Amino acid sequence: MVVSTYMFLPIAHLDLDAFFASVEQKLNPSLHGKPVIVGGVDPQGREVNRGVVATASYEARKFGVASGMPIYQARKLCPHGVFLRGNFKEYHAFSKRVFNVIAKYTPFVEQSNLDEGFLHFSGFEELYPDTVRIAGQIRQEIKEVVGLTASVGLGTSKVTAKIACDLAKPDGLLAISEANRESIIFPLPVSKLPGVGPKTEAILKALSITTISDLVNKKESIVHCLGKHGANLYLSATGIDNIWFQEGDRIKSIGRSTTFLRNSNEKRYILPILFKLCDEVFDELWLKELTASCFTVTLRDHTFKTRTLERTYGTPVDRLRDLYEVASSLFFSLWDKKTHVRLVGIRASRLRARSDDDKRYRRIFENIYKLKRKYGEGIVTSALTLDSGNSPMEQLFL
Ligand code: DCP
Ligand code: CA
Repeated sequence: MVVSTYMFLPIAHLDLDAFFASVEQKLNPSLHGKPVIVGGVDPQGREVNRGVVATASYEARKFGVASGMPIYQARKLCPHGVFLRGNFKEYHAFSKRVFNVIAKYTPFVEQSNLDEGFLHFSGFEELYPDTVRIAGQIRQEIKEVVGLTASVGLGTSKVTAKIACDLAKPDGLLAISEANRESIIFPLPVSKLPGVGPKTEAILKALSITTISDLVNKKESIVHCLGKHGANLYLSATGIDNIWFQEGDRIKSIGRSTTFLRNSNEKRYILPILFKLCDEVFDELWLKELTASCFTVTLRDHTFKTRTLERTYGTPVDRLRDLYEVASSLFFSLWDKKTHVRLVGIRASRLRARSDDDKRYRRIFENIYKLKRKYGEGIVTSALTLDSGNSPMEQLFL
């Protein structure tokens, strides 16, 4: 959907279309136009137990394939689909290229995810009297330089820009101004409003509220029933930023978790996986030039009982070895060494910008990262990820 009106709207929301799947199609042009599903499959494309779909190309979505769906279900809906395992490093590299293009147009960018962010043009009225045109230019440059399609929504607030972007998808541009805001937003179902998940949707339905216009007209009942949450929904519905769209939204944590191929109570099986998750979290912290001082480990056992444990440190943990030690010590506080484990996760929070004072570790990390990109993930590994049983770290816990 392209709306070609000429106007200055101060905020844009940009979101790449079917991000992981589009990167895969870009890397392998023979996948263009084909249903591509990225998710819980191994590097050979074989199905992994209990794997879920991370994302699907729009060609695959036509068959009903959606994010979060079990892979086996996606295979039933789309048996001719191309199933691929994701490659986080590539996605990160593409994301960086996209945000480098954006940075040429405005320095005021709040990146909320690898593939999306808000762009602010306030104060640029002279430079960009027509931000709709600028948004079109950014989309075009991303297409030409990076080879991906981005959808963009423009508005007078973040919430309207976000809604506009969702409506524009895929490969579209939509501007919501004060003049057309009510006619575009009010007829939409409440589920299109940020902050409305399936639970809230059911509560609203019980109040006979199905469209955003119903919600605006029944302000008293939603505030009565949902309290502050209701008041925030009302603000979103009228295009006013609130709790979900505060100034300076930043990444608050970086985490990874994985469900095992089989439940296990063997240290030799569990610890290398925990290490791998730490490695991924650590890579992302480095790439984003962040450090963390709070860590949370999650353990789900074979009965689905889930427990978490968190520890905060006075100084940031900035070496992979230290991160792994923190994670494994939290893990051993949660685990009795007998219960079969189904899932582990590690999350780093209390993030701060990394200072550049430790150049030596930076060089080591950068070289490892370069090697991994050149020769593949497996080229550099820790003794822990080898199934030797003699890893010195593992001995610590015997
Ligand atoms: N992602 C994931 N698991 C999910 C949802 C998303 O791993 N349950 C990953 C894959 C997506 C990326 O994050 O490609 C961005 O998520 P989006 O929700 O923006 O979805 P897409 O970019 O895939 O599709 P679109 O934005 O076009 O709807
Ligand atoms: Ca996206």
